[in-house]
Amino acid sequence: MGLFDAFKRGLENTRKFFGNGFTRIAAGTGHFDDDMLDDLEELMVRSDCGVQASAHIIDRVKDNIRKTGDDSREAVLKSVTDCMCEILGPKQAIELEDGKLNILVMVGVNGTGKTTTAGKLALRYKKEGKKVILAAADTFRAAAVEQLKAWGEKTSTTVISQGTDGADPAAVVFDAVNAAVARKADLLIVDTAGRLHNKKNLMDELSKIYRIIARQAPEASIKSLLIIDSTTGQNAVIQAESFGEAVDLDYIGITKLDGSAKGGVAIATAFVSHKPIVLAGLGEGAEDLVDFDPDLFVRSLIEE
Ligand SMILES: Nc1nc2c(ncn2[C@@H]2O[C@H](COP(=O)(O)OP(=O)(O)OP(=O)(O)O)[C@@H](O)[C@H]2O)c(=O)[nH]1
Ligand SMILES: [Mg+2]
Repeated sequence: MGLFDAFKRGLENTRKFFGNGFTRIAAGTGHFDDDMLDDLEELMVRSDCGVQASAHIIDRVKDNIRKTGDDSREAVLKSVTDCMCEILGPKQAIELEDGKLNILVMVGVNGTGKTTTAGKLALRYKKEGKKVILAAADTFRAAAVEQLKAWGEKTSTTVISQGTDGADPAAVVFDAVNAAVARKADLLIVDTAGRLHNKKNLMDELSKIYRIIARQAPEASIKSLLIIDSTTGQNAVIQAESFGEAVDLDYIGITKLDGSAKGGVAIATAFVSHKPIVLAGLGEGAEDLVDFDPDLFVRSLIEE
């Protein structure tokens, strides 16, 4: 299955909602007046594109209509498509530097898909012939280490862990970084906890993890990947903002696009965070991870 089909299948619910809404609004005359543009803006907000991004897109549509005098359905659709692509930015992927240790720290609130995405990434890079190590630095949730170990088995990847009961995540990271350096690994993926006693604990723990990494592997290329869950709608946007304040984010991965009717949240998140969305989770299986492609995403979102 091609990427476009994968996106299309994954975004089916969002597309039905948005595409049918668009068709309904444009049904009368095929031309857009102000009331119809208001309806279109509301539709985008209800598709979870976010209030700010939706207003921005409609402003652009109105500008274009003023400039060209073309208020046809096709012209409006093109303005919307172009503007969404612009918000998402050019296609970007996670970049690993050859010949040195790359460290990818998975961050995000509980249940978004950090551990699953870590496992999927391990498989991807192993298939590319990279030496990958997983670090089980979520020592808070009882089953977290076992869950990562299961991914380790499924993908034949070494998992560095110290068990859950009272283990210090920073100590796990210390061991994992040393192992990765000693074994000349290409990639160390650090799975972290999504929930601690409170948000401050979580952010403090992340800071500690970053300090250890920087100290133990000063030469490594260190990147942070925030995982957000598309089904949580605008909460995902809030998470992108709060993690963006606490951590130097490099990338965003958006999960559970399969079946979500809130795929528009990718637009809202990109609009407020200005960070590239690089990954899309399209299912629970090891292979259900693709590079996020803004152009294909927008096309599969609104193509009828
Ligand atoms: N449908 C679907 N399910 C997913 C996807 N990614 C993850 N999941 C599921 O979401 C649930 C939570 O995923 P985890 O990987 O455990 O999430 P986490 O961020 O590690 O959660 P914590 O460890 O509690 O912080 C699991 O049941 C996964 O199988 C996806 O892209 N699509
Ligand atoms: Mg986890």
